[in-house]
Amino acid sequence: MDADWIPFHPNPKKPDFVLPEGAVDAHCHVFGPAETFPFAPERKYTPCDAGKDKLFELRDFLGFQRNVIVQATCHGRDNRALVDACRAAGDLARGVASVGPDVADRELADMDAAGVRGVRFNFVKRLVEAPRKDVFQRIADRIAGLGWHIVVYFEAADLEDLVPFLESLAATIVIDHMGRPDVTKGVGHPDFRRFVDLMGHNENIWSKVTCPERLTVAGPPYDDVVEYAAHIVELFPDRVLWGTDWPHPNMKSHMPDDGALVDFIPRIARTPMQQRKLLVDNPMRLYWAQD
Ligand code: 0GY
Repeated sequence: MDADWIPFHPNPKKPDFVLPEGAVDAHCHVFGPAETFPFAPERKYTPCDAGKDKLFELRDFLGFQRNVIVQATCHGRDNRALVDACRAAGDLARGVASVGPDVADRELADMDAAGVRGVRFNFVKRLVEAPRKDVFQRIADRIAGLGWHIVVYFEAADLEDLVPFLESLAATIVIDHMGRPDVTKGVGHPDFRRFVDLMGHNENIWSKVTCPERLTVAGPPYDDVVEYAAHIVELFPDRVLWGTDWPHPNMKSHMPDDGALVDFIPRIARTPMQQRKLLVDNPMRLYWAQD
C-alpha cells in the first residue's frame, strides 16, 4: 500500500527558538505502522508509516517535553495506534480520539486510563463522509461524564452554520487551525471576524494557532499566516494551543521542516509570557491538570 502524500521531513533543522521548559506539542499524529495498525478502509488518503518512535525522537530533537496525539481520519475510529503511543509515552502524552455514539463504556474507560482526554469532531467534507451534528451530539453526551473536551475541525465557510451547534456544547471546545481562515482575505474580513467574535463571547472555546503550512498561500516562511495567529494569541492568550501537526497528513503542496515551524512560534507569540501560556500553561491545564 503506497502513501499518496509526501513523507515527513527526513532531517528537520534544529530550531533557533529555544522552547520553554515543559513545552507541549499539542497537535501531532501517529500513523501505523500499517502492518500493526492498519489504516481505515474508508480513509480519503493513505499516509506513510509515522509511528510513535519517530514522534518521540522528533519531540526530543525539537526540545518538546510532551505530546498531544490527535486521531486523524486515515485511522477512522480505530484508536489503537493512538492509545498504544499514549501508553508507551507514559505521562508524556495525552490523546484525542475519534469514537462513534455506540462506543462502549469500557472502551472509553480504557482510553481514559491510557491518557485520552478528548474526542475529535471532523466536519471537513473532503476528509469524512457526511458528518452529522446529531451523531456528534450523542457522542458529546457519552463523554460528558469523563471531563473530556471536544476538538473540532472545519473549513472557514462552514463556521456560520456550525456556531449554534458549537455554542450548545457544554464541554470545552478546541478549534483546529483557527477555523482554517482564507489568509488572502485579511484579519478584518467578516469570515475571520466571525471566528474572533465566537471566541470573544464564548470563553469555552479555544483555538489551535497551528498549521501555517496548511493555511499559507505564499508558502514558507508563512509570512501570510503570521497576522492571523498573532491576533488570536494577543486576544486570547489563555485559550490557545500550538502543535507541529507532524507528520503533516495529506499535505500535497510541500512538506514543512518541523524545526522551521518551531521558529515560527516567536513570530505569533511575541512575549515570553505569551510563549509560556501557549506552549506550557494552557496545554498543561487542559490535558494534565486532572491528574
Ligand atoms: C490535520 C489535517 C488534515 C487531516 C486530518 O484527520 C485528518 O485526516 O486532520 C487535513 O487534511 O487538513 O489537522 O492534521
